[in-house]
Amino acid sequence: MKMAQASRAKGRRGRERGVALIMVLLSIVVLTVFLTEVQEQSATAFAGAIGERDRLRAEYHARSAVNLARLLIATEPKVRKAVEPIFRMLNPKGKAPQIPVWEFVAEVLGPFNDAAGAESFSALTKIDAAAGEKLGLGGPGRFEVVIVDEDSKLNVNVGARGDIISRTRLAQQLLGLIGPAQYNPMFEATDLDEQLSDRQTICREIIDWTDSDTNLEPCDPSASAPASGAEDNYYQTIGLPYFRKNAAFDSLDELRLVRGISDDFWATFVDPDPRDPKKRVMTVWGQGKINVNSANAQTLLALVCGGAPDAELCTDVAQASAFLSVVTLVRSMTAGAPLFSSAADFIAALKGKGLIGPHLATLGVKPVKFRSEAEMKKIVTTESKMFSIYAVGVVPGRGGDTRTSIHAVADFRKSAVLGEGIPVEPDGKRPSPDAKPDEGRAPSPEELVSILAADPGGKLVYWRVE
Ligand SMILES: [Ca+2]
Repeated sequence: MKMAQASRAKGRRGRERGVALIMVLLSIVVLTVFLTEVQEQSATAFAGAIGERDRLRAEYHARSAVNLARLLIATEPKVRKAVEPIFRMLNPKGKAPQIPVWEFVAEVLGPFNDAAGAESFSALTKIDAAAGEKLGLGGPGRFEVVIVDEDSKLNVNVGARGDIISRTRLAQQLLGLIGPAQYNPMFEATDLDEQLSDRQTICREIIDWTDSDTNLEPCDPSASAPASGAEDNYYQTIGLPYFRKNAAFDSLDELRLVRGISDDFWATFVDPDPRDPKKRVMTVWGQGKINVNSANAQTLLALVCGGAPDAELCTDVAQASAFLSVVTLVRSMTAGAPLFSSAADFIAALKGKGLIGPHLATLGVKPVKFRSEAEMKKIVTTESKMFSIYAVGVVPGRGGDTRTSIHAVADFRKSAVLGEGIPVEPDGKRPSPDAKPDEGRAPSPEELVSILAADPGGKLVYWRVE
């Protein structure tokens, strides 16, 4: 009896043990699914947070680069003062021109960047960057920075100023750029909209797009033709959903909306290599004068041909290509050192005189006779004041680099000299050195604006983060 009872109890315990096992197994399955889910979620959130952190780091690396680049440009007057004696030895009458410190931005800012940057700085200056304290970005990452001198380019916004002199100057430069005979085929066929846009039409359309009036621009370099009627409704006629803007371009990309600006035109005359902004020919930010020390060969030829359309340089393809190769060669030999100390110096050189003129003549470039030298002096400069800073912050990660790019444009026209703290008057003039500031008086809104504009690091007029 006892034995039977014992074996029944044993059987029940065995069944109960079996149920427990199943429940344990089930719990493990549920837990595994739950854990996998939790792990997946937290891994995604973690990766997202890392990505966010790296993007923020990269943006601040790029911001640092922009601020350092502005500081570098602001140091130029001091650099110029330091090299003045050397220029006096070469040319006792001339003044030292603006020194393109911005061309060396990657090397000069090296110690503030990563180890490779510090090395390239040491190689250039023979100064050991490791001796400095708290230099570098601290942590993983680096920046890449390029400064582009916007005054070395042809400013298509000059037409927006509205006066006839500005419009005529822009017409001259545009026709100087697109005029040479080797470009004829580009203006002889119809475009994608089945329209024929010749040189005159494109020049006219660029100016009419920005000028506030609705008069048809004659696009006449000699400024003798009268206005010839009203602007047409071209954009509506061919079914485009926009009108002529009648205001300045906000960005260079906006130029693509204008009649006749095809991909071909863009790649030849606007931005031949989008990866290298130094090769860009046009701008919407320049002060309106072209810096002949920093302009590329194509822009210089446009400038010369705008002022002397009958010069052999502009009518003969062989002469034009000789000029382009001479300028490119000289630029590469001088490593960006300024060739001309003033606008007059540049004009003299093209006439075959001065220090550089005879060299141009030996290299086969014939002397140029400008229509008006006084007018040329007004559109040529050797001082750049508008600069684009292209900065990229890079943070390495397991899945590849995180990159954030910033394009900033800084205007240095009203900037105070670094370290001198000279406030600038609202009209941009510098006050006399012995003028005493009014103490105990709050600045007026105009004064406040001029104080802000006087930032030695320039005034930011464009900012784009990508
Ligand atoms: Ca207009």
